[in-house]
Amino acid sequence: MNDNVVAESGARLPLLSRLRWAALVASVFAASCTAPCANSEAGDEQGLRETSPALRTAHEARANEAAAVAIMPLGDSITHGAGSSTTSSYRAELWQRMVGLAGYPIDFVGSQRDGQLPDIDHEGHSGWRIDQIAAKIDGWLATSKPQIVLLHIGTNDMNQNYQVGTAPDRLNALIDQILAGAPGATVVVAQVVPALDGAINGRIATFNAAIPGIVQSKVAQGKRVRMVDMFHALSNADLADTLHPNDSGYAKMASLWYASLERILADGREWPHVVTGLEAGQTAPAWLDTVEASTNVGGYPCCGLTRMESSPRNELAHGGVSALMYSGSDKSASGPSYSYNRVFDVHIPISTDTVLSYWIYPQQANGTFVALDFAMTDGSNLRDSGVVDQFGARVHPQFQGEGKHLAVNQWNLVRANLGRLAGKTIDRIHLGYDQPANTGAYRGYVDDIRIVDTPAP
Ligand SMILES: [Ca+2]
Ligand SMILES: [Ca+2]
Repeated sequence: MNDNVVAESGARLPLLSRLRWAALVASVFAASCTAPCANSEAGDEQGLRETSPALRTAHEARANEAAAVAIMPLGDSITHGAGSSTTSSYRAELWQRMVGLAGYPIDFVGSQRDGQLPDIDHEGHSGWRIDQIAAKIDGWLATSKPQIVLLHIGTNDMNQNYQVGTAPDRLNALIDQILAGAPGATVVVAQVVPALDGAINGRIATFNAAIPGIVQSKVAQGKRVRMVDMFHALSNADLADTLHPNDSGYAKMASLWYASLERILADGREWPHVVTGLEAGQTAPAWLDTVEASTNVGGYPCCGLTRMESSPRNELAHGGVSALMYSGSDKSASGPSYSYNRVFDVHIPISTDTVLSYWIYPQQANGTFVALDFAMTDGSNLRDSGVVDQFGARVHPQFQGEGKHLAVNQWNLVRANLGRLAGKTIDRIHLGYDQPANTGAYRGYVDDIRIVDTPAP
């Protein structure tokens, strides 16, 4: 099939509808009060019972924070959140991933407070350059005692054309200053996001090009420093204005910070990138019934449908009450017939230990010619990658059906190691139907989709 086809139908859901903060906050703060509560300034059990609900919530939040990893988002307005619809920067999405997805307790730290997320602390200062951060960082580190620092700085130096030639050296010194001020901490330093202005972007590219050498020299000295490349991950479409990402850009930044935190914190535990059973509070589709590319496939013969559908239904589920329903109708027995629909908007770096799994319930033989597919940032896809499932069948809708291991009217597990795609980045998750031979209706469900990095054996 031809990849050069744009989405032709369907609706894009707003980002915030996918981030269900209320449920998240409830789950985070639902932990029962344990020993640290009884020993704190709130006093004994009697005193705790008499504490107002609001105070008790704050009290329990502090108890949770005590066990959390202290992470300082450090930088300028891009850390503060300019260009973000909620002034949350990447911090909201990163919190959702760390706490809601990985189940990892974190405590954002810093002297600033902005955004719409359960923990709004940060150290992002609008308009600040490297030298201005360096002038204040010692005090902030002493107060906040971060265990991990996420450093995104240098954009204003480039924007102001301020001592550009010495910027890499000044960044180098700032990293050492942070390591000295927060002994034991890990610094994750970003190659900063691009700018829409060509001259500024050129200076940013030169600055960024010096960062890998800085980081490698520190690693060689045994220092805890890592790097993430925000420059190549964001495109012009991810920018809200000359210098600042929009919500899409901030979501990509969160994905990259999240992947870097895996290398620091995972320590052999499974690290999820997407885990969703289409239930309330879980990752929801970004697109409903949205065809990316299709030929000779129409709507399921019902209700005036004209295209392949792909959206959650509370009809049948492998887990919970909801699953992703798919349906359509194959119109050609001789030529190609397929429909690939957009479902999830993601930014997932694939590692050697990344595994995809999902459950599928085809309701007829035609319904077995269905598989999840990925659109990668480099333009390639999963279906043509040669990746196979646990039975050796390619993870391609046609080969899934021809493999004949998907049973009709049953839930079937499909599991595939993605290691051969290591280094690629998943941009979108699609659901595809593809069957050159045969015609007729197809329908079924997909549930419990997981893309996780598994612990090394
Ligand atoms: Ca905090
Ligand atoms: Ca489900």
